[in-house]
Amino acid sequence: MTTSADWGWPLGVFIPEQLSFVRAFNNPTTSELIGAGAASLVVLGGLALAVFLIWSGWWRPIWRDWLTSTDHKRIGIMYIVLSLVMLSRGVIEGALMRTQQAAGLNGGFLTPDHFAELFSTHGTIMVFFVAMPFVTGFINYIMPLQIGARDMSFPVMNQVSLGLTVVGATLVMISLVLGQFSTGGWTAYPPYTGKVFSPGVGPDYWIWSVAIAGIGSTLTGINVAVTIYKERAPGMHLFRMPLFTWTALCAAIILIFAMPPLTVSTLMLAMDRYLDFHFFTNDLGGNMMNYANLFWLFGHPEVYLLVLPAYGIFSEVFATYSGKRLYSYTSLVYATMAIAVLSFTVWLHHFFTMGQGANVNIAFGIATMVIAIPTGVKVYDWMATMFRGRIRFSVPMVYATGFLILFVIGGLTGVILANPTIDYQVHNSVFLVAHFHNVLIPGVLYGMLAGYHFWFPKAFGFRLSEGWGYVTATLWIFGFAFTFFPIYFVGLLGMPRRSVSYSDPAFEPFMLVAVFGAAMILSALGALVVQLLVSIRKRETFSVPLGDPWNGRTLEWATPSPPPEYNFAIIPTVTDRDMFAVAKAQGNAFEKPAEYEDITLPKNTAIGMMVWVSGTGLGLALVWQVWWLVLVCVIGMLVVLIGNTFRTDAHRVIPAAEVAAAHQAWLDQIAAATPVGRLGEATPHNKGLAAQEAVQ
Ligand code: HEM
Ligand SMILES: [Cu+2]
Repeated sequence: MTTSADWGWPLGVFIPEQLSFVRAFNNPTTSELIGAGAASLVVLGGLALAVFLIWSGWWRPIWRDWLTSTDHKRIGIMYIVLSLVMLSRGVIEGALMRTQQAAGLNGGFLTPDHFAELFSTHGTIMVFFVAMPFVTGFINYIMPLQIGARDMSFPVMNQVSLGLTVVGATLVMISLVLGQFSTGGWTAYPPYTGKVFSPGVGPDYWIWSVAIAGIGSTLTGINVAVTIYKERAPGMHLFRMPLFTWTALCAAIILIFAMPPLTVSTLMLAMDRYLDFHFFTNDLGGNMMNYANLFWLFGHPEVYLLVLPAYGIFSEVFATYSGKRLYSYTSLVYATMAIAVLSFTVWLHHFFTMGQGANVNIAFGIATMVIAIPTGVKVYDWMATMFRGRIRFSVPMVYATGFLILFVIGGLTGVILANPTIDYQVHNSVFLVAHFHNVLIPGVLYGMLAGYHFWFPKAFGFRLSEGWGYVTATLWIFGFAFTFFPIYFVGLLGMPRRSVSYSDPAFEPFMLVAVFGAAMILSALGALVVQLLVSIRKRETFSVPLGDPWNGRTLEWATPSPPPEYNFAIIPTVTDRDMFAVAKAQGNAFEKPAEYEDITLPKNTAIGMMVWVSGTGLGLALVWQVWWLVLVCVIGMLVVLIGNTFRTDAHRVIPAAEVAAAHQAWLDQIAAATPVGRLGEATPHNKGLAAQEAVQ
């Protein structure tokens, strides 16, 4: 056995046996070969992408227009691209775990360690690098448009946040090739992730990817909250803000308060591992329950931070495709705030069985159940919004309906788990796995997919193929049902979560149904890709440059598609909720302003990319304990960030004449276009100008 000492200090604790290819070569089992296969996908995929970009010459426009952009819209799209890339890895891992468990009666083909690595990367990726960037991406793209702003309050910091998030995702991807990821689950509980139990670098990858990305998310929270407080258009009172913006504000507040406990707990875990502290050990005065408390003080608000913006998207979808105002807007807003506050009062339900005594459990059990009340209010409001509406069953509505039905089931199983006595029976069984997928997939993922379909034409100027949209949505909905409903039953039969195999033949039939469902979900992912490719090929037919393809109600639809970088030629004055719907009804939605002004925007900067490079270097150096590289990267980052504060020439001005010309061209196009009725929405006649209907 070679040790790091043989390689000397420049490489820290790295040894070649840590490369997954070398491991597979030395020990060619199925498990190792799958690992090496995944690693080669990462390496070859990265190389292929690099070669393609250089060969096609696209790297230049991608660098100039995207990677260095400070435009909130482009940053939002990049977040969503990141999350879709990570989603494909996460779903493939989920399907692989389902396959293992389908074959897992007394065996299977994966080693326990490999399975543990899979549920750890899967959970970590899904939560931190799929759901969070997806949500952040939508907030970035849509929120400033909905409040009539030109950009976020801190455009450069926005880019830095994205850079930090990508650092985390990059580290998780690198862990496939160099060394191993943690085997301690997405929650990284000690003592599993302590030095004694896990001497390798796995937990360190988890720690640094989550800590660095977490700092990015904290900054995003601040940026979003400040933007909503400070950048609203004249007249956009808080109670005139669209519901999605409300959920963005509540999510931002949750981010600001929930991310620090996570950062602290990961750093304390790092101190345990690197510096032999004993915060979370079982000896020398440590106590791992401190970790559970800190982690879930983040972890539970986190799930609401993900689901609230999805609620916001569904609210916009229900209102738009029912052709009505949201029913009881005010109660929806208060329910959102109530959920945001309550989300901080329930964390202890994650360790009911760890011996804190009955009274504490009762208090947290009740607090948990109370969240069902505002959630119920929302569900009724959405149903009342549809009631007597002119409903169009467009693709986002399919997701929204699937959500409404499935999420109620998932929520109810949550109320079941909130009862400590019942939790004693099913905790750590796969019943819990079924529950949280039942809320996360319909609640968060369908929301994001609905939003993707709803706002795609806004961002790119053409619709997505509806036909493929229905195929994708159906596959997601039924695939989910087949995968996770059987898991409830196996959970009640007593199958523990995170088990690589089992010996009770009663579990097997359920596992076979579940793997069939997982295959449907994989096809749903495939259909999503096909839909995108088909839509790009037919983008002329699907084009909606005028900007309002669905008869939208809020301000983002009052711009051309894609919107100019400054969003609005002149900042709108808001006099009502659902401002754009009202303006359309009054016939003054597309008026030429008396005069235009010069618009000042921030210049492009490479600072986000520099943060990404130095952050990734820093993460890797910390994982492998290459201390000279840590120093280099920290100094590099400081130089970049401090250097940036000396930039004086950071803005450029778009002359009023240029704004006027672009706006006039758009108004002319609108004047020349034929409005399309709602029934023609999915036809090539839809160029993004909606025919007027009576407003409700
Ligand atoms: C799309 C299809 C998906 C499949 C087939 C799938 C499958 C699985 C499986 C088999 C496990 C391990 C269960 C166990 O503990 O034995 C798991 C765990 C987990 N999944 Fe998924 N999943 C999917 C989607 C998602 C999504 C969308 C999210 C979140 C947004 C998610 C979050 C998690 C989390 C947090 C864990 C727990 C990891 C841990 O125990 O540390 N999954 N999933
Ligand atoms: Cu919780």
